[in-house]
Amino acid sequence: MAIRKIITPPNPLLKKPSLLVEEVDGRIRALVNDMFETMYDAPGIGLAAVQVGEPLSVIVMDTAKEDEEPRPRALINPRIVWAAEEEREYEEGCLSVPDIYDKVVRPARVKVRYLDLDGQPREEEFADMDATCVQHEIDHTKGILFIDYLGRLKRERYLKKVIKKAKQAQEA
Ligand code: K2U
Ligand code: ZN
Repeated sequence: MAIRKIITPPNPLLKKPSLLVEEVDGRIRALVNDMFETMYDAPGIGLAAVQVGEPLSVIVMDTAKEDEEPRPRALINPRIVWAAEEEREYEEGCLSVPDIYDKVVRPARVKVRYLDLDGQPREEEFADMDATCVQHEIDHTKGILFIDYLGRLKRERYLKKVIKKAKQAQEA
């Protein structure tokens, strides 16, 4: 297991759609293990493979609160097959867009089809924070960041701030 570096803009990978996984093999399971270790270390409640530089359609989540039992989830090739009309607003952040938080409105419940770590097809409904998180992570597999839902001026201001900070960290 390894804690992997989380990429940030201007890395172009973040804007590219991830490739579908053809076979859920040992390599994918090792990647998922690294993703969980990286997510818990960040700390975060979700992570997509592209955020550790692997443009594969793989996401992990654990929205359990500190006083709850961990609920690690790994979804391979996740796709939304149904979304409720009811919407929910949540102040989102992103490990690839550090220190930026803003409100995003998303469907309050979604049904997601995916492969589990045994390669078995599954379909599951997500609600509340799980719904927000799974949509945020599936967006990553489509090359979409939560700031893409904001106005152009705000998005460009946020991106400028993140890129400046990344350059300063590189020069340090
Ligand atoms: O994908 C990521 O970058 C991890 C995200 C997942 C997430 C974002 C917004 C809303 C729900 C999940 C977060 O950075 S994990 C950190 C976090 C934790 C709780 C609430 C918001 C952000
Ligand atoms: Zn994110």
